[in-house]
Amino acid sequence: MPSKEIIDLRSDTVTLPTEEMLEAIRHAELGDDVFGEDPTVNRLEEMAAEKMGKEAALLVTSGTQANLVSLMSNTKRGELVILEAESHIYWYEVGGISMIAGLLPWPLKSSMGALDPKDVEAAIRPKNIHFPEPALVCIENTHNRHGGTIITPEQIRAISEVAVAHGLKLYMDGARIFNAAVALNVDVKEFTRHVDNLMFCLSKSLSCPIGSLVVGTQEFIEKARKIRKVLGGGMRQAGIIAAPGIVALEKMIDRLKEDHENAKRLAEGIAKIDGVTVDMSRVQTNMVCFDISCLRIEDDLFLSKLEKEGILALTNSKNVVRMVTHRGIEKNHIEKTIAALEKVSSELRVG
Ligand code: TLP
Repeated sequence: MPSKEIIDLRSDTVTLPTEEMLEAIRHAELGDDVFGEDPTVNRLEEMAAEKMGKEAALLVTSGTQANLVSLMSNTKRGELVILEAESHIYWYEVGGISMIAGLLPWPLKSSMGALDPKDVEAAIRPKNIHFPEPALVCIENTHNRHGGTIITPEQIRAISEVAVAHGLKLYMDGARIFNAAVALNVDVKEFTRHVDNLMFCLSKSLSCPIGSLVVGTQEFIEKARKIRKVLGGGMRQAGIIAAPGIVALEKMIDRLKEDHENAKRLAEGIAKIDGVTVDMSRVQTNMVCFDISCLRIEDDLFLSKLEKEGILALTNSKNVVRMVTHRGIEKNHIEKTIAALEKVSSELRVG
């Protein structure tokens, strides 16, 4: 019997490298990157800096390491960091911001993931013996827990005005920044222009197996390189990681629009199903989050029933299911997923 096809919508991190990436790994020119001698890493870092309109870049192992290295390179221990309350740094990075970087996170709520400049202004308190020194504002783009929402260049500019006025740095967790750029059909530099530094991931929708890049000024990247070393992230023949990254930057960005179209189609299908609700205004890139609270069942039961139909998904929070489209998910998978969701939801409604 042929094995059943699994449609894995848990994350775009599950994407496998393309044949071209595997070939690029096989043929990569290598050297010791701690000595700065890996030509493939050097080329990727130059390409990343150029694409983002910044001076320099640094290859790191993961998005989490990129955020931690960036937090530590932008601040001193004991300082205060303003960030969005649902941000990845605050929710999913094991508290590294405090445990390792020694910083005080100051979370601000927002409705769609974009910090309100007025809230940022209010969070920057005057100099006072009781208060930690504010050092950094962090934004996340696209915003994961808000459903892949885009923080627009105009919103970034408004936040940056407040940061600049108070002498704070502005950092962007741009794990999926190319999704934002493709969705708005603008150059990615529109999103990076007003931030001091940022990171983006190769290992998510760009299909690479490993890697993220920290991008900023020469001075910032020199500091980041040393901090990466402290964290054990100095790598040797890292060209095997950089080689697929070069393929990704050259070939994998434009196709993100397919993922966005698939996410839209999926959300439209889900919106017609009784018992589940989807906020279409949040379906802006490659994520679809929907609420199953009307079904009055445990999330695990819903996910396990879907799994029996060959569909993998995750919950973002109680009763909120997240599905992420990516390379390898085609239109027919979207139709199958909608059909499976209809079936599971109707079984649970009657059951
Ligand atoms: N996000 C993962 C999970 O950790 C939730 C996912 O499946 O979406 N910033 C953002 C905005 C992210 O979404 C992620 C990963 C990271 C940072 C961390 O990247 P990695 O997983 O490479 O450490």
